[in-house]
Amino acid sequence: MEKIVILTGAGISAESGLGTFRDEGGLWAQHRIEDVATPEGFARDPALVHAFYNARRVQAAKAEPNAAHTALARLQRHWPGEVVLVTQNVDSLHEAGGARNVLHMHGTLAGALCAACGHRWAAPPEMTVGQPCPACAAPTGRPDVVWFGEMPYHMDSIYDHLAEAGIFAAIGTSGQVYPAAAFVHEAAMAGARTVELNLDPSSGASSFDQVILGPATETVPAWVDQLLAG
Ligand code: BV8
Repeated sequence: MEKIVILTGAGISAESGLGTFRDEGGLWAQHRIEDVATPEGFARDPALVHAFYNARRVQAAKAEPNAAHTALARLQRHWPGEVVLVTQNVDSLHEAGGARNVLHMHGTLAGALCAACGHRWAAPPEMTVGQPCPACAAPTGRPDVVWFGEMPYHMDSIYDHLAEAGIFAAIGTSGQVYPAAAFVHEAAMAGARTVELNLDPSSGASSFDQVILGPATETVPAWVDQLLAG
């Protein structure tokens, strides 16, 4: 049975109340990317970066998964083949909605990382500047998220999955951040059928065989029902 590979972005969590990046009034309208989502920004002003992620960590912890998150978990449970869920999101709403083995290619708000020794631990709700590492005690704790210019996580396994995909779906992403924005081309080269489910056509919409427009809480459950109905 065909392997389904799904890439999600901030749009799938929008109806759970979490801000997207590039929509009207989104996160990038409130903060400059280079100040809060780059290693240079963190080195320059760690307090600003911790404040940015602390606010999102606290908000994400209060958010509930929505019908799109739970529909993808249902697809994982009932699809006879493998369903690989890759997300650019750093919230844990896919897991809260019942999904398993989610590949967080941009890291997670729930994780903390030691910039000195690479040790990872569960982030406290609010991280502070000079957060000591539980393993090496260096004051170099940072959010375990992938900033611009840093290597996304799980790239080897993601490319392996894309090479075997029969169906590739991109859900709630503007298709402006690489390497995620190029996954549709990898999947198409492997012969996958490609579909985009988004509120508005993304910048990569023309690369997809099919584009389904609308809010994820409506389009994703309907898409899953149609897949499972065979
Ligand atoms: C890398 C951190 C090397 C965590 C993020 C010049 C040209 C091309 C590329 C580059 C370039 N210069 C630099 C680069 C590389 C750079 C890049 O792509 N820059 C872009 C801006 C040009 N990329 C990198 O640096 C990456 N690393 O390249 O390393 C490498 C290369 C190949 C292989 C290995 C290594 C690192 C990128 C990761 C950066 N970190 N976040 C955090 O703070 O969250 S990126 C950030 O953007 C988030 O992770 C977010 O997930 C991601 C993508 O945004 P989206 O999820 O798409 O969200 P957005 O708001 O944009 O869109 C929301 C969409 O939802 C919209 O389309 C909207 O219509 C839709 N929507 C809204 N509501 C709904 C909805 N859809 C459905 N229902 C709704 N209700």
